Amino acid sequence: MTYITKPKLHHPGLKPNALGLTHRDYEGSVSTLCAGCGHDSISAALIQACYELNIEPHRVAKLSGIGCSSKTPDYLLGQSHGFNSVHGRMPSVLTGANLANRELIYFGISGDGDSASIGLGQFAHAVRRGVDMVYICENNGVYGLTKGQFSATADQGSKSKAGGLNTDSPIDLVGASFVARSFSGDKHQLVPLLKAAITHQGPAILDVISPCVQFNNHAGSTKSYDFVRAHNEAVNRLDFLPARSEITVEHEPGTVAHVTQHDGSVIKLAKLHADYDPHDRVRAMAYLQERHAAGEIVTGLLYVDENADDLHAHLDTVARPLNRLGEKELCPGGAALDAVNASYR
Ligand SMILES: Cc1ncc(C[n+]2csc(CCOP(=O)(O)OP(=O)(O)O)c2C)c(N)n1
Ligand code: SF4
Ligand SMILES: [Mg+2]
Repeated sequence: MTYITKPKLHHPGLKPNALGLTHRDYEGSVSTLCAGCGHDSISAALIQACYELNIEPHRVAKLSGIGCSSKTPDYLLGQSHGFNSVHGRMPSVLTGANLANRELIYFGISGDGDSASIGLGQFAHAVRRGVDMVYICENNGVYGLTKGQFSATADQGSKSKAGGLNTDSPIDLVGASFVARSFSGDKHQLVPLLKAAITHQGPAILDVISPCVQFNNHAGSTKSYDFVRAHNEAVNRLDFLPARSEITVEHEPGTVAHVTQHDGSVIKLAKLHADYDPHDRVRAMAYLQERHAAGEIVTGLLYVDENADDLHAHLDTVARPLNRLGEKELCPGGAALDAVNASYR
């Protein structure tokens, strides 16, 4: 992984939050992703949400798997804890960390390949167990890092940059006690959703549509990319990645925005009505299917169970983090062990 430390510049005009920290204190290293990648907009939204919620950076742990999306924890919260795990295996590492120290705020940052392809089993079990975390899937429908193969969220009938046709049905990542979908370029919607997810107890899943500027551009503009690469190949193995600008969108609740991506394809984002009731899981699933059939991607808070509990409640764990327990509590002696064993007879 590449690290480019941000130069420490003094910005006297930056407004401090209630902790006396500025936006700058929530940033990370310089991003090495392609210019215009939707993932960078999600990092910016997370930085803003943590700044506005006055979160102490040392109280956050960011965990990820492998992928362009899984690199993004490096680009935010440089003073927080971080763990870059194996492809698709972040949920079990996060579950273990959460069980050891329940006092941290956990961000599981992943991609659609990391979550819905190789990591689907891990993801489903972390949700099923009720791990208290904010799980963000930076969803671009492709394996960006490995050059654009279809992921399990790619739409049936869509074409890859290499020309292949996806004949498989997509997986929809919903099912937790807080489920929301947004678009990386709609920070007016994304930042409040992130703040709500951070304050939610139990698993909060945010599926964020995040355009990949390199591997969903198989039409038109691809040609110059391919041309340069074809001629580059003979001399060295460098890739030419044309810089693109970030795609942003602003639209009112209850409306559908037609968003043109870098390849010229259009996605339809349907923002939920202000009077949509997010408490009915069955209705939410039906609504998603209905809009999907109409070719729309529904964004907003899709479902929430405000009374959800988490894995610690299920397991009746000790209230204090394990690293704060002393020897006496961790090794309570033979009589306590006898009592535990007796309870299983
Ligand atoms: C066990 C394992 N299998 C496969 C890979 C190769 N690999 C690395 S990233 C990746 C896909 C990443 O896709 P996604 O999670 O959608 O992230 P994106 O790059 O699109 O943000 C794959 C298949 C790997 N690193 N480890
Ligand atoms: S390849 Fe796609 S997902 Fe990866 S950094 Fe570039 S634009 Fe982002
Ligand atoms: Mg992806």
